[in-house]
Parts: sequence; C-alpha cells; structure tokens
Amino acid sequence: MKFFALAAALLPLLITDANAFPMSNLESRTDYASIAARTTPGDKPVIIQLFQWNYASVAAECTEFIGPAGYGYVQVSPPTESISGSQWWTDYQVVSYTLTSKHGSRDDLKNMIDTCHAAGVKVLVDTVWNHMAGIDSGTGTAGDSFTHYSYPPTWDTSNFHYCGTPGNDIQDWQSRTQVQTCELSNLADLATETETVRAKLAAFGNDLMSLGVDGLRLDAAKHMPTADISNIVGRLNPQPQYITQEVVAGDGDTIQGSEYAGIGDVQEFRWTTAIQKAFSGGGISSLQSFTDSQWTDSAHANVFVANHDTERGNAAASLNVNSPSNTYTLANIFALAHPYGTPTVLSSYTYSSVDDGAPNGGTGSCYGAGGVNGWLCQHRWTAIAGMTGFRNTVGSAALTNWVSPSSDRIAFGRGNVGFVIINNDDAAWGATFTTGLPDGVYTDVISGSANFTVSGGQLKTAVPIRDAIALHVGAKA
Ligand code: LAG
Ligand code: CA
Repeated sequence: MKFFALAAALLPLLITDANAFPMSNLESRTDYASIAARTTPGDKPVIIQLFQWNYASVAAECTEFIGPAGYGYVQVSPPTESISGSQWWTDYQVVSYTLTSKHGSRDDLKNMIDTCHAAGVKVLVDTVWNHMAGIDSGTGTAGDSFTHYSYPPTWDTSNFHYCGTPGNDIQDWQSRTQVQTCELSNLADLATETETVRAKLAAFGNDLMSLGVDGLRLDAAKHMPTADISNIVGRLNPQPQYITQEVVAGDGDTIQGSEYAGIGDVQEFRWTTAIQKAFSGGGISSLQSFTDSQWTDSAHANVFVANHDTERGNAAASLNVNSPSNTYTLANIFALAHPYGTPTVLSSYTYSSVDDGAPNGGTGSCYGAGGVNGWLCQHRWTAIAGMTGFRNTVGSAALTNWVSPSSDRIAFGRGNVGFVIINNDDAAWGATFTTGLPDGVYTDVISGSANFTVSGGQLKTAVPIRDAIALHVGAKA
C-alpha cells in the first residue's frame, strides 16, 4: 500500500501527460465521502449566477427574493483584488488575495454571506487559481502595485510557468502541457504543481472558507492538472459543500471534463450548445436523454443555458436573452425541468459592448418580475422562479410520460409530482396529456396565474405557440 501511495503521488511528476491516467488522482485522495457530497448542491439545487452584482445588493436580494423563491445558491463574481478598470473581465486578472474587489470589501463579503445564510441561501464564490494579471503593470483594486509576473507580497517571478512558446501563450489547444502550463490570453500562469503555490492558494481558499463560503466555482480549471486542484482542495477546512469547475471541452479534445469529476461538478458546455441547436430549429424531440459518451455524467455535470462568457459569444455557442421566439426562456424552463445535471441560471445585464462592466455602479436592482437600471434579473422572471419551485419539488424523481409528436413539441413528467409541456412550434399544441399527477387543480408556474385541472391523471389543454405549461404538486390552486 505504502509503495502504491508513493507511486501514485509521483506519477504526475514522472509523466507529463499525468491525466491520461485519471485514476492516479483519485487514488491520491482519501476523502471519497466528501467528494460525493459536493457533486450536488443539496435539496435546493438551483444556483443563480449573479454576474457582477456587488455584494451589498446580493445580500439585499437574498432577503427580498432569492431565499423566499427557493434558490439554493448564489454564485458571485470574484472577490479578490484585481486590476482596475470598468470592464467586467478585470475580475479575472488577479493582483492579490486581499478581499477588496469592485464588488465590495471583505466586510461586505462577510455581511453578504451571513445575510444570505439567514435567508436560507448558500454562497458559491468564483475563484481564480490558475493565473494572475496579464497586463504589463498597474495598481490593483486594493492599491497594490504589480508588474507582469511580480505581484507582491504574494508572488515573484519564480512562481510562474514560462512554457517557451512565443509569448508563452497557448498555441496548440490539443497539447495538454500547453493548455495547462502556457498562458491563457497572456495571463501569468501559476506553477500550481509547486508546494509554494499550492500552499498559498490553499490559504486563500481557507480564508474564504473561514468567512462561511459554502462552495467554489473554479475558473479556468481546464488549465490546471487535476492533481494540482485535488491537492489544493484537499487542504481546505472545512471542505466546500459544492465545487463546480470550468472545463470547456469538445468531443475529441485531449482534456475532458470527466477527468475533473473526482473533484466536484464540471460545467458541461456541450450541453449548452446542444440546447441552443435544439431550440433554434434542430428540434427538441431529441432531448429526452440527450448526452454523448464524452459529456460529464449527469451526477457530475453543472449546466446552464448561458453563462457570462457564452452570452457574449465566448467559450461555447449558446442562446442568450436576445434569442428569438422566446427560445431563451423555453430553454431555461427545459433546463430546470429535465434531470440532467445541476442547473445554474444566469442573472445578468444588458450591454452595448461585450466589455461593458455592470450598470448602476454594480448595484443589482430588480423590481417585481424583472430588472431595472440595466439589470435583467432573469432569476425573477415568473417562468424561471416558478421552475425553481418545480425543480425543488421534483428533486431526483425519474423522467416519466415523455411524449413528442413532432420535433418542436415535448412533454414529460417527473415521477408523479411534476409535469411540463414545452411547445417550441409556431402553432398551438392542443392535446390530452397523461401527467401522472394526482387529480386536482394546479396553478401553472410558467404564467404564475393560469389554473389547470388534472382529472383521471389527464390534462386536456392547448399550449400557445412558443410557450410552456408546468404543473407540480407544490403549486395546487
Ligand atoms: C474564464 N474561465 O476560464 C472566464 O470564465 C473568462 O471570462 C475569462 O476571460 C478567462 N477564463 C480568464 O479568466 C475573461 C475575458 C477575456 C479577458 C480575461 C482576463 O473573456 O477577454 O482577457 O477575462 O481579463 C482580457 C483581454 C485579452 C488580454 C487579457 C490579458 O480581452 O485580450 O490578453 O485580458 O490582459
Ligand atoms: Ca495553468
């Protein structure tokens, strides 16, 4: 055993392509129970990505809407000192681990965590471990001066990879070594295989945990070997309850998200693109059990119709708020109704340039079932908030009673507790549906107001064009 453990620990050092042997990472871990536990965020599984909301406004929204609506988690933008600037993406150019960002101070972060917890909402923090800032020099949001590869007091030039390609940038995206040790867009790439870097990143992670953070999004996870992430995560105390890792992978790519499933959930961008295609003319009838052998399995996948990158046309093709014919909303309804993966709902803002930072000084503001001051507040949309209640009610109940009479029409149940009909067709869909639901009068959670009668388990109705109906036992009239 001893020899085997030693061999497993040395494997990543001996073999450049260490992750061609994913078992080596799993075998270096001993806390399997905590790994299993953090692949699902619990009995309120829906996450809202509150993109660029400042922490004071997140706190207020937890109390006013997010907690009462039944969302389980808010995912907030990175809390660390970053380069200065109005663009949203300054967040991903870390300058130090001082918790002073454009989203608020350390105290604001702590207050937000406490306030959201009091409202029954857990907090997932977007965390950048792979890299530091990519610009030549500047002064960060906490006042620290830096140059490329030197970020006092934390890092000096010895803490980074210099992979030897022109500009040290990733050139060959099928080379594991390049993707993980060269620079993503000039961003100084930390030598995460070294003890110094691991220890300091773990100290940063533990600082977040000490404030009560419940979970982490690991930015650019694909650009770090699983052995490095496992090692750092293994040092966190308490262990995060949930981890989601950003691994953008296509079929046939050298690095696959499934390699990371031993650590936590993995963001499955192929699902995002499959949804876009299906709702944009490809047909939704194929979505019953759509997946392919290279996707991260349902139990380890974190999925979204769009995130902050894809809505701007980066990372993977997706729908966005401007998609025609109500497809963005219908796809979100599907995401929350279908059992594949753990769903994240993006809550974002309108922009004229893809670089535009948050409106209204970062103070998120919603009113009623929508947003104000440039914010979209997707999490308040009646259909999305309603489907969060649906997801909470149906839990892990099996997909049942699937029907799809034509390519843009589907209906299905979840056990005998929920039933959804999605009509992505330009003609109304009149039919009698076998729902599996107990007889009674239900309030449709998509409109939030229309009542429907289930009799003998059947629902006879006509679904309007490009619309949906969703009923569940937690929403009886
Ligand atoms: C991510 N996941 O792996 C984030 O989800 C994604 O939003 C980040 O890119 C990326 N990885 C790096 O953390 C964003 C913007 C980039 C931006 C980068 C750093 O999409 O456009 O790059 O954050 O701020 C910008 C410039 C680049 C430049 C770079 C360094 O656009 O042209 O090379 O900064 O100065
Ligand atoms: Ca790296």
